[in-house]
Amino acid sequence: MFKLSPSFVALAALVPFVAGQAVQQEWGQCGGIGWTGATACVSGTVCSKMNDYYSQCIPGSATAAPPASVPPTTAAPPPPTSTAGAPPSSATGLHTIAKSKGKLYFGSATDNPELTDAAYMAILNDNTMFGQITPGNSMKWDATEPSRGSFSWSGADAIANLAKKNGQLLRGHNCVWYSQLPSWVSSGNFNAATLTSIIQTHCSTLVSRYKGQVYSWDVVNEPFNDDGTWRTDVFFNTLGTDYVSIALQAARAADPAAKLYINDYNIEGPSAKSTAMQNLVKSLKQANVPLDGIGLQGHFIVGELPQGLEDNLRAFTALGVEVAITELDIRMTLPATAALLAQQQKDYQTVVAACQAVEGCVGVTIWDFTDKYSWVPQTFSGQGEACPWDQNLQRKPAFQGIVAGFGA
Ligand code: 9MR
Repeated sequence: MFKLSPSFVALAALVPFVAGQAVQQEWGQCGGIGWTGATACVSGTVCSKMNDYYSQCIPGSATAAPPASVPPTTAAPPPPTSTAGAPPSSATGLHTIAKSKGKLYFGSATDNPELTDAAYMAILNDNTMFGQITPGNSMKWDATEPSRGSFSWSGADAIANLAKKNGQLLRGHNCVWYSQLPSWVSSGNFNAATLTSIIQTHCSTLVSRYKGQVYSWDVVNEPFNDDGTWRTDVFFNTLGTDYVSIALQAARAADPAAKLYINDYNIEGPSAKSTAMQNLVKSLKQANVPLDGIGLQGHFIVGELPQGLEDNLRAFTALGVEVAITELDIRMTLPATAALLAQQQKDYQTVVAACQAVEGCVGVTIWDFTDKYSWVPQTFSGQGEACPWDQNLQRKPAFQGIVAGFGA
């Protein structure tokens, strides 16, 4: 499999030239919004559009023009297959629907343990269903820098390469978080200067590795307590609130094109925590710290959605940031009943509709698409069934809720 190297960008220098024109290697990027590299492909491959942001050199050749001796067909052309206004069929993927409604993506979290499940992969690899993926665990600090200065990339690369192969956008998750943090960081008793440099090294090494590929990074994850006070983790205790700008600045320098996000839960509706996040956005903007987006995770309970989702999304976008629903799932107390599944369908619809209604809400990511790999049952005893696909990879009513939420 094509492996990203830290000096991925340097690969550009190795792109061959044919007749004075740069050509891209097999599987390399050859187009898309913001792409400034080669747009021609090496012989035996053809530049194929995956989405507006990504075209890729895939094996094959351009469809040959018919030989001149073949008379033009006289058969009437098929009727135009305009789908304008037509309801989506059950074959229409959620990402395709999201795009048709002006959003950038519909996506899913995934991770390495799932990648050997062929039936699962058949759904995940469908880029009409998922136009974006997020690694659930493999880009976190414990996975990428388990000991100081020693980086390990196999898990993260597997997800990045999958996104590339499938033509899916990638969300990076995450640079700085109190959890899944190796003890060399959390218990290192570093002074402010040393911890600053540790954050800078970690964020810039991580973000650089996937430079040019990541649509958005959750640079800082979950900085607040539910009452809106700062979480007193090693970063805050050592650096105060400065750790946020230290991380954002390091990420910006490492990949100027990636959108930089702060991501949290219980900020989806109006709340003390949501207000704290809005105040943080204001102060970072005022101080010219790079910040492009706020991720609202969306770990909800059936029948207990916060009120005022749409207005709250607008309250963020009014501050000059985009927003995204980054980790949507809606759990229930088991066993699932028809009534609970129906309510879950409504709840998925409500959340997606709130994003759909707000121009600056760029997309929705579900926190894995199937109950088979959901984090919920291990964390909340007696709860589960939070995803739109069930344990057996069959769609639940929630799927239709998502379709309806996009107004399709
Ligand atoms: O999905 C992740 C799960 O596999 C891990 O065990 C868990 C450990 O903290 O993290 C889960 O993902 C979390 C995400 O990184 C941040 N927001 C909350 C998610 C669910 O816990």
